This record gives sequence, C-alpha cells and structure tokens, in this order.
Amino acid sequence: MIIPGQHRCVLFDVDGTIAETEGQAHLPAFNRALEEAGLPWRWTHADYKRLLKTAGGFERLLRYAEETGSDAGALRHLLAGVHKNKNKHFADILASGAVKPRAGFAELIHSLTHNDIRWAVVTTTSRSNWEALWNYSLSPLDLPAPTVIVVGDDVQAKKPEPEAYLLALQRLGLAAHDCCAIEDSRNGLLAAGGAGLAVAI
Ligand code: XBP
Ligand code: MG
Repeated sequence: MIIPGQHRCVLFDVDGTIAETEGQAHLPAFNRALEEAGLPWRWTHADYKRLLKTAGGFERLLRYAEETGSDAGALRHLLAGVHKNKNKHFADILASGAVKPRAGFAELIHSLTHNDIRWAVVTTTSRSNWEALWNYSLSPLDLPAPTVIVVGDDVQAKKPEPEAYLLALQRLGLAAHDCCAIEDSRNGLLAAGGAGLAVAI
C-alpha cells in the first residue's frame, strides 16, 4: 500500500484512524454537553455509530434534531453552544490521558520517517480537537510533527467531499500519485478517493 520510492507522504485521517476518539472521547463529550444544555437526548454507542454517517459534530447534532422531529432551525443557536461545550469536554478527556493512539501508530510514523516519507493530517474535525490529540496523546511519543495539517475549520465542505484532501495536496505541493491516504470510514474513503488518492481503509 505505502510504496517507498513512489509515495512521498502518507495522509492520515484522525478520528478512528490515529485513535479511537469517537467512542472514547467524542461520544461521552457529546452526552455531557447535551446533559449540561438541559436536553433529554443521550446517545448510545449504537446511536452514535449510525450518527457518524454525518461528518462534523455540529452537523451531527442538527441531523439528530431533525430525526427526532425537533425544529432544527430553532435549535441552531443552542446546538452551536452544545457543540462548543462538547469540544471542551473532548479536550478534558484527552487531557486525562484516557485516549491512546491505535496500536502500531507510532511505529508506522517512525518507519515512514526512516524511509524518507512524510506524514500529514487530513481531518474534518475541529482544530481544537486535533490540537488536544496532538498535545496530550501524540507529542509525548516524540514523533516528528506532520508536515501539513488540514482540519474542518479549513474547508467549506467536509468529508465525503474531497476538498480537505485536495487542500492538503496543494499545501504539500504534491500530486495524488505521490501520496496515499489511511482512513476508517466510508466518508473518508470517498473523500480521499475523490481527490485521486489510493486509500487504505
Ligand atoms: C470525524 C468526524 C468529526 C468528529 C467530531 O471527522 O466526523 O465530526 O466526530 O468533530 P474525520 P467535530 O473523519 O474527518 O476525522 O465535533 O469537531 O466536528
Ligand atoms: Mg475517521
């Protein structure tokens, strides 16, 4: 999949790929923020698995409001606050050291570096969430920093649209065939594939 001599950079998704942040941090953070907002919604792992089809935490909240027959437009302001508070809880959970990268991640990055292949991050999660993962879970591992970081705040259209991957290639100054992507979701597969990248999923 990763071809030394051809590939010059590996583009990593974050949530579910570098670490199991969805179940271990985003979901409990959503439920805490929903409770603090006085909303009766609580999501189980099964609910959340289904809701993950909608990329973006704020978009996910709006989608759930629609599903439950609520007036999503009227709740927009409240849900924007819930989303912001969710990301604060997410950072707190990460700061506790509860979320480790997936097995083999650090070894893979070291092996890429050894083969003169760079790594980049292409996520449509919020910048603060990437920063929490980097500061609390990844930087203690003494890894080289990613060459390019594209987050949800950088794009108009989240995954499954290819915009985040196209922006990463532009920032890297590389063509799709110089790179490959590692993803964990259908939305990610479509986004990376739509930018012309080979994708491991
Ligand atoms: C994963 C997502 C994100 C996170 C929540 O994106 O769908 O929405 O669940 O992040 P990716 P925010 O696959 O691109 O990593 O609440 O910050 O949107
Ligand atoms: Mg993912």
